[in-house]
Amino acid sequence: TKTEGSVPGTAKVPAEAHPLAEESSKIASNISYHACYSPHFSPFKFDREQAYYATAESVRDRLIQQWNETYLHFHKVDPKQTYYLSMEYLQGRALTNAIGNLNIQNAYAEALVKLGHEMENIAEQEKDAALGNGGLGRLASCFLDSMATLNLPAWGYGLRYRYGLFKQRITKEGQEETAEDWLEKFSPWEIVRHDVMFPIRFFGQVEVSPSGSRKWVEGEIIQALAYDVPIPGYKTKNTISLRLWDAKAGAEDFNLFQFNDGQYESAAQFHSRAQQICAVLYPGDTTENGKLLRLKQQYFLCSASLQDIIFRFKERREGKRAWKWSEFPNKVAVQLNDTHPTLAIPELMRILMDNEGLGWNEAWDITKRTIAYTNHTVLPEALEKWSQSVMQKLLPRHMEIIEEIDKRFMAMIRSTRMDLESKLPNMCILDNNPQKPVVRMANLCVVSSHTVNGVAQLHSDILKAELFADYVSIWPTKFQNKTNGITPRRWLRFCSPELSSIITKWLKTDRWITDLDLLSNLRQFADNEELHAEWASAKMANKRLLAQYVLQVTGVSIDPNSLFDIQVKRIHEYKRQLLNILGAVYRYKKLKEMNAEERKKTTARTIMFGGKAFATYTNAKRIVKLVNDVGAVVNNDPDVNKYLKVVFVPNYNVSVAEMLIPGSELSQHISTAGMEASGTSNMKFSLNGCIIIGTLDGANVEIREEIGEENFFLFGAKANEVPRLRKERENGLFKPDPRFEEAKQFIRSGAFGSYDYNLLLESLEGNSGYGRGDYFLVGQDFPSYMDAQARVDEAYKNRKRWLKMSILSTAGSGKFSSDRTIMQYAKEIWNIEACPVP
Ligand code: GL9
Repeated sequence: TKTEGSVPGTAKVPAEAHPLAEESSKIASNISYHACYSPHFSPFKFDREQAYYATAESVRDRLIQQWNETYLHFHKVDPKQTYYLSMEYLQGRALTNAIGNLNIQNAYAEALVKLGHEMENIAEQEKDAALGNGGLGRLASCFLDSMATLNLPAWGYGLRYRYGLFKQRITKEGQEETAEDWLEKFSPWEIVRHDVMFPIRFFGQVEVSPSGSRKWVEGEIIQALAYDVPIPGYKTKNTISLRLWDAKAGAEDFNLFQFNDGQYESAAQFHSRAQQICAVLYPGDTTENGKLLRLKQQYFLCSASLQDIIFRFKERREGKRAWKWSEFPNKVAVQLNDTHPTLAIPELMRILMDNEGLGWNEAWDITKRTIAYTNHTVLPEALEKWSQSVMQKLLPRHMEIIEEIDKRFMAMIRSTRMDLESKLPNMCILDNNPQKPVVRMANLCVVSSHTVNGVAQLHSDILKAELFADYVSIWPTKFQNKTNGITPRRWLRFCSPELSSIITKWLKTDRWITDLDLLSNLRQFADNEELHAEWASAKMANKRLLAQYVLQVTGVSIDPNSLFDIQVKRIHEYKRQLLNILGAVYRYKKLKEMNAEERKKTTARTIMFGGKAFATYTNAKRIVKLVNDVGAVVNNDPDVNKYLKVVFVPNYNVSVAEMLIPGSELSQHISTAGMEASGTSNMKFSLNGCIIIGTLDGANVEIREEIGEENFFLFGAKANEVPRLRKERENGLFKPDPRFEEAKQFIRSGAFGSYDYNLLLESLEGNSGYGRGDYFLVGQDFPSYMDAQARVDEAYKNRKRWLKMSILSTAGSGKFSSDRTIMQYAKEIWNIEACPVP
């Protein structure tokens, strides 16, 4: 068994009087009830797995009750509501979060003890719900937590993928992917709504009536069935919903005749085609088939959600004497999480015109006032472009509408802004390049929404100055910034209960959990020795838990007295894990060259990596392999392994993050400037008192401003220097630092095995060309990175200074609460207000 608190969020916390002080025996009997009567397992058995499901169901009972009250209340008040449309949600585990938000940790922990179990073992049974790839999906989940906590009338909409993000295993070959079956048994956190089902059409054609009205007919119909995941707010009754759509074929689609004739496969063909839609999160899109499926998924989400939204809007107007469609935007705000749900735009137009009989102008006005769009990346390969022919085949009526939006937009420019005529080829929605005609989804979003926002100040500035520059002069007020945030509940209160208790003690209040700016009051204690002692002991406790975990999953034993240095995020060349590992290789080589006395004077480090590489992203997978190969050599080298360890933590996900982040002291956010739109793990680390080494990129810029430049290890080229540096490189003007050459050479010498790393290293060499020319400026930034790392080593030797920096990091993180972000969306984009359940 593990020590108390080894699963994030499960440690007992000092009793914070719950108003209704739950009796643990009542809870225990409710859990027993579920173990007996929820018919998922054979009775008379109550091991950890059964205990988890029964506990979850007992918590779910409360959530359902609060959920019902919340929506009854919303229905009565009929406030304006926000609908957050996202193809991704990275929810992670729900049990500890729900119990924490309901503020009933202690009662549940006690109840489980009465039943012969311990909370941490039970919580560990839960599989992460990983219906997302990375930061964008996790942001959506943090937003839901804040919307509920702030009592905002809001819904999340997404897809119920059967297989979420793949499971990563590390072998000698590097990363191996397997399907992660999060619904293997079942999820106790979803409630199927058999009465909430909408037909979704694909293919078919447009029928024009004699009067000229148009209608989309024929093709195939698949049903969208709703599953609701209740999202409790922190210490509030308000519990909102993440509504996930699943695809379902009807009984009439099953060909009984064929089946009776022995043609089993073709009889069920349509059923299996329906199942494909929600089978996997973002299937590879390099094949035509993959593309079509992805587009189907996107439309499935948009159409089901909009039908649901419109149904609710009408339902609340039923019996009212005169209501107008123009009221729709006063009741509905739709936020598009990146361009993935862009089809909500033509779908809303289609429903309003073809089903509800509105004219173009009225439908367009309503659509524009309803939709807002968030951009999450400027990487060109991530800007969605759909083939016009695929779109035409799958969604013929939507294609017509998109063409009309484009035509009217261009006419508007030509009649009012002749000066922009030359920019039209870039600004219009359809790219009619005869080689490959496409629909540019970001352009469609900008033209059709009332507000467009970036996710950190620098990113929003870049959008205005570059990607969307041409539109700014037409709609100067359309573009906003909403710096991302994270929920302080999951990312501090529950994952680091000890540090939380210390903060509450020193601030003399736990109100910081919902008012994170209060953390700034810690600044006055930044030199206080008593606080230093407590802070250091909480950090050490978290480091020990992390060391235990690392040993368990990798077999590598790490020293809690070494500096814990962590980089966890998706593996991508722009995030520059390669810069990190090259730095580690150089460090290793220098340690090897030192004598024992010299080594003792160095700062001992444990460098940890975690993250998944997209299955077909070759260089990312090579980086994973390199990190593991370096680790295998360094960790087993008795000369140096007291001073350096390199660890790859497998299968990085939300619950692994909850273990890693509280135990970290230094974290690396080292992307090429201008390329990371925001980053959100940077916020999680600094909130947990971890110091950042990083570039002036994404939200790093604002974190450094808040925390103070003396508490941030800055290095690297700035975003506005990057184009010039790339040019200079192309012109052969770049001179690599000898340390950089030495590190690469050391890898090439075979020091880390015989794998041919040339293909990876060559991407850092040459002056230009595909996969060459160091597009991400690793060589350019290497020397300043190494200098910053040397400053880290020095700073860590001074315990007092380091602890002060750590406290100031936490103290300066208040701005990065997703509560702040969501309040800004609510006020500045959605125009919605809190609607607390009385
Ligand atoms: C991302 C950006 O790359 C991050 O910098 C940003 O913090 C998040 C949330 O705004 O959005 N955009 C994007 O496509 N992803 C992001 O993480 N990718 C994934 O989620 C895989």
